[in-house]
Amino acid sequence: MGPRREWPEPAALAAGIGRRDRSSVAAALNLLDDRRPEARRRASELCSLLVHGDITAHHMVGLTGPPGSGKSSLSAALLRTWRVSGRTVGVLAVDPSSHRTGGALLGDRIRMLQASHDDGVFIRSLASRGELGGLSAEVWPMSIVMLAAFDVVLVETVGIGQSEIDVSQLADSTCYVVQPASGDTIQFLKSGIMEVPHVFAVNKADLGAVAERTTRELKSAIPRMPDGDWALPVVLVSAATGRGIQELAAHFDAHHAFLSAQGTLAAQRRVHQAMWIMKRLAEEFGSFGIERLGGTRSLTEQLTRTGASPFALHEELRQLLISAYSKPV
Ligand SMILES: Nc1nc2c(ncn2[C@@H]2O[C@H](COP(=O)(O)OP(=O)(O)O)[C@@H](O)[C@H]2O)c(=O)[nH]1
Ligand SMILES: [Mg+2]
Repeated sequence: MGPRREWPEPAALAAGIGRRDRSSVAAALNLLDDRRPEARRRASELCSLLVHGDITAHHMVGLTGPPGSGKSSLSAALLRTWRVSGRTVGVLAVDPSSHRTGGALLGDRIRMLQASHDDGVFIRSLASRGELGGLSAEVWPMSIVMLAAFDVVLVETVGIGQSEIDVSQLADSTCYVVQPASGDTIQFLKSGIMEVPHVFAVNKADLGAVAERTTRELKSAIPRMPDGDWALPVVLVSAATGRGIQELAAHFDAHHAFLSAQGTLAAQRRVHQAMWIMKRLAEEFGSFGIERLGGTRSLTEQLTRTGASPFALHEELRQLLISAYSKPV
């Protein structure tokens, strides 16, 4: 028999995460990866403790856009800006290419970022589902652990609006990174992607005229918002030269302040949680399971209204389905 496995105590882990203790964050992420029943129980308890803490001052930013538009480069640039202003940063990089070749690029950047051995930065990369960058349900509890620990959490993914659930249902603020002259603008208008992000960043400003033209096109395509609504900014940036990065970070802050002032930040997070719980249930029990629980609409209402922990609710609903399925017909 091997040595007895010591399970981490959820309360101790939560306290460590609150102190931004890196080993607690790492241990929590490992616990979330563990599929054994006891691990699941503890992970659920941990996440319940974390969502009940006041983390509305912390901000989750989603960075999305086509491959090659410069998301990883921009992540590195934003990270530097946030660190200079004294904020701690967690990065969740969802890599569409889980194998070596594609992963190397990201790995290089991460190594570059971690070269400073900066305690205020924590980076975790995970593989996505398929090349559209679909997010697996596991990204949600991971993001909660990161958000409890760090002032800003940046989630980098490919794609938006293509799958049933994407980074815009995870992050408080979503930024779409545009590749200049890619013809994206016309595509946005056709596909309805225009309605998803809160900020557009046209990257590679150092390319000159072509980037400026794309910025102008995009600006003129954005619908005018009624007073009091969030007006979609289009920012011309360059991860390479640093141009516009502070301005971009300021727009993220402004959107966070906008959500807070409207009192919608917490409500939006609850709606997101409901969607992730349904996604987790659908991954485990199929759409039939969701129907059995009353269907998407009634389940959403139930999950957003109640004050209970979303993790406890998830477990409750799981048990309901497990016992329903195990009954002989
Ligand atoms: N000229 C220029 N190239 C950039 C800039 N940002 C990123 N790139 C390049 O664009 C390519 C893709 O960048 P990467 O950050 O990996 O994009 P991602 O796939 O969206 O994460 C790389 O060759 C980068 O060096 C920029 O601001 N200017
Ligand atoms: Mg990347």
